[in-house]
Amino acid sequence: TTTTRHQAGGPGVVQGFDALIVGAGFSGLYQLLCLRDRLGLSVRVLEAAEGVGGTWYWNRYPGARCDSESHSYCYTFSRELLEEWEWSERYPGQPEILRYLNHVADRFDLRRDISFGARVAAARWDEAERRWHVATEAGERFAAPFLVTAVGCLSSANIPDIPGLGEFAGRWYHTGQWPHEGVDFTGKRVGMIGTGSTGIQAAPVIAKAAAHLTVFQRTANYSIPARNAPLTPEFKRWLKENYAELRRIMHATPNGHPFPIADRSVFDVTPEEREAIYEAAWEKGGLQFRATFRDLLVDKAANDTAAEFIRAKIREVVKDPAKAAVLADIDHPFAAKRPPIDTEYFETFNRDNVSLVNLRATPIECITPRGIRTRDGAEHALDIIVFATGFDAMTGQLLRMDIRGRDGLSLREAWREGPRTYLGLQVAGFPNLFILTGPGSPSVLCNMPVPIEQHAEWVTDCIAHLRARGIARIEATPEAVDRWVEHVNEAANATLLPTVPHSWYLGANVPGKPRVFMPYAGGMARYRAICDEVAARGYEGFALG
Ligand code: N01
Repeated sequence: TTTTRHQAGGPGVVQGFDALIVGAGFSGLYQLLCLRDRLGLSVRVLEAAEGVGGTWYWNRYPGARCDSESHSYCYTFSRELLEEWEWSERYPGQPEILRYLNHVADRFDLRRDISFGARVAAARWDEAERRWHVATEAGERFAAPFLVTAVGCLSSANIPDIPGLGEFAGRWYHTGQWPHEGVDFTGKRVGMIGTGSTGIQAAPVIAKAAAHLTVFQRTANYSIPARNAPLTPEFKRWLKENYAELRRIMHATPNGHPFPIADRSVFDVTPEEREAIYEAAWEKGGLQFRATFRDLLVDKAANDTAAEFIRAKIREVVKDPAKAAVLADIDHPFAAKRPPIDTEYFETFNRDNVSLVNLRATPIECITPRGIRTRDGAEHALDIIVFATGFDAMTGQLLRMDIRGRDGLSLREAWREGPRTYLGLQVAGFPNLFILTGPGSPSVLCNMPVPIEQHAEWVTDCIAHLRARGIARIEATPEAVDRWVEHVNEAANATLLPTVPHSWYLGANVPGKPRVFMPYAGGMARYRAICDEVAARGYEGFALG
């Protein structure tokens, strides 16, 4: 990939634009295209990496692949783009998604407005000038009336503070900051901490390459087989003919996936019919398993039937009963944490070179120069430690920038007790700051490109509305934020999602982080309708001017 290095403005020189965007991943690229090509604004994107791609630039760990199906994990705004790009597999791998985003950047000539290697350190609203001043870590300075953060939801690595890491004599890596040249596991003893979506994708691939893999599991997890495969010519043809209908489904369903959720309850069918439905979904593979019944995420008794089906599958696949018991000892409802999908994850534990450590029984005590010591006194000798330990999700990447709104109010202070937004898009006290896929938006509960396109288009329409009327400023009112936070809580509490004590949706994976259920669980279709209604009412809940 080629990158255009930004020409430094020189010390003290403030470079002025109509809008600034932080991040050149899926959301930042589309926001740039909308503001520049549809509104004709002068826009600069500030991107920390040396290339486009965001999460797909950084997450190069073995097995990195999207859990959304490729034909839905893409932009839909351009018919030509849809027609000219062909995915090769049912689920796109990281290199293919990165190629796609590079293609988009080239196709729409986006690179010329992106500064690479420009990590934003601080942003400050100047009330007199009515614009944001933004500084990068390298000291470059920019200003614009509108600031859009497009920094993703899972981009601030969570590396647990385990004593002794500094003394470890081997190498260690976090999956979200994977070396571009890859890691050679040949002949190595590898320890992997974490069994979320990432660990479950990585373990089978690492196990094939390494001398030995030890998986350190704290919370046992469900996983559904992905059943990845190359896309057939027939499917590709079918896709081209049915794209409009697929897009309609993606826009109508709560999660933005290209399949509807069945309109039946677990208890509408007999136990035998239910088993057959689960079996068929297991064979088909993927996140569609969650869509087999409408009440899986709202009724614990309904959920138990799916949970028990999957536990039985784990016990069937994993030959060693002791390992199977640890892997199937899952303490939360199915899909109440983000459900992973896998390629031979449970099968991996049948390999001779894979062992499993149950951290619930024997927690990690420390890292030694030679490996990981658990509380039972065992020292697991390792050459490499892989942290598949997730992210300081949804807020981490925003709060590591020093963002200050009116009267010097910092975002960190405003969110001391947890994030508070209106529609996930704006924060009271921070005029003209738009957050894409922010806390309070459906984002991470969806197939991400769907909310991303919606957010970027909504922000674009909003800025067009303001400029057409000569309005310099828009800011969420505190009352609108209070109402939205209450609505986000109500939506979450109507589901089983907040019942999991160790979920990153709640910030529970990061010590000291306030426990607030962050994403909006009311569904993407409902969210879109609310945002449209807000705009139609002249941006109700926002103070304009
Ligand atoms: O992170 P996670 P992830 N000691 O937070 C464990 C998206 N994603 O990177 O559950 C020991 O889910 C932790 O244990 P526990 C997707 O939205 C998408 O896997 O806290 N263990 C857990 O097992 C996903 O949900 C795709 O008890 C520790 C694991 O580490 C999100 O990214 C692919 C620990 C972290 O799981 C994050 O997934 C991959 C400690 N100190 C990811 N700290 C695609 O669709 C944490 N853990 C491509």
